[in-house]
Amino acid sequence: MAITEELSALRDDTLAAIAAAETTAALEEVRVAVLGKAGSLTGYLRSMGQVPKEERAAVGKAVNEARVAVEEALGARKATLDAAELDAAMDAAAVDVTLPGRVQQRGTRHLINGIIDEISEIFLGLGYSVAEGPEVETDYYNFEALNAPADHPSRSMQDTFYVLDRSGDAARVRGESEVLLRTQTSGVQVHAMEDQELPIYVIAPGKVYRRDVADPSHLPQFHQIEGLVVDEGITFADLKGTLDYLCKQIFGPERKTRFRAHYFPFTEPSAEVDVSCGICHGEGCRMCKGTGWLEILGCGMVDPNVLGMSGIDPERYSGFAFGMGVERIACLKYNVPDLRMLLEGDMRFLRQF
Ligand code: 2U9
Repeated sequence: MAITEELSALRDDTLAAIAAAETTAALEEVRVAVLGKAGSLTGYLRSMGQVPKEERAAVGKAVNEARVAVEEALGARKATLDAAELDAAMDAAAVDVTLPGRVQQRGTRHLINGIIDEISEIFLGLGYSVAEGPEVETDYYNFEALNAPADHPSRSMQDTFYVLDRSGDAARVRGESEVLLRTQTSGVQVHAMEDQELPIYVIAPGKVYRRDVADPSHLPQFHQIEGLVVDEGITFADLKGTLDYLCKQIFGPERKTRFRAHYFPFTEPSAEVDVSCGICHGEGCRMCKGTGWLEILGCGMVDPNVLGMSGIDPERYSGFAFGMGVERIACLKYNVPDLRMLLEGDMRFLRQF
């Protein structure tokens, strides 16, 4: 076969292969096979030197025509395939704007924050203010200013999270008071006694930390609301009236309270407060372990020493203080059997409140 005939057959076969290529990858294979370094048409271009002189012009022309025809067909087919592949990619990635949206699950205010807000509202209504303070405190504000002696068991490493410095020693402020995670919010009221004008009517809600293992009635981190009143002429009757009112506001007007003598280092006298059981109304049941009463908070008249340490004259002023665990109040109010349920984040549980 004459070279020109070979070339026209090669051109026709190549044009057919180009037309048959269904993807840009298949088209590229055709291009490499014909026009690549070792391609068939490239082979003809390279071997022009061996063509007899008298045929060279005709063969050269035929090779060139074949190359131009193949390149044009490749370009046209590539444009078609590129457009088709872009269309397919856009179809695959398309967002159907007519589909209905997915409804996002919205969270709710947590029961604990709900109780804190509810109790804060009760005290705001009585003219108290709400104070906050640091969760990382010094030993002075957490214990010492509250009359907790140095050997008080709550100050031991077993019960309190102490903050250590880089060498593993207890971190100290100005080389003195040790740094810890507050075990009670009482430091907030000590700051209030130091900084505010008298009289003081304040509540301090917030997180507290204790080295406890979580069980149905203990959590290593929980919330407290403490309160402090310092004014002239404050008596135990003011304390009883305030806390009885608080319990009736939280649990309902039919509930009764009782005050049992107790001991706290920062108050004297001190008491624990029980509210009558809402399930059996004092008859005795499983909820109240047969007693008819549920313990809900601690309280007492502020020890004159505590007033004195914060620069308040205990001869002129007296006061009362109280403290309650918010998780415990929440569980008593809604008959939740285990404090840990409040932390599990189970929306089926939390949405009920
Ligand atoms: C100052 C003076 C006195 C705060 C008080 C209690 C009684 C109390 C407990 C309740 C359950 C802690 O969360 S709990 O374990 N608290 O019983 N707290 S009186 O007394 C103060 C606070 C600040 C300056």
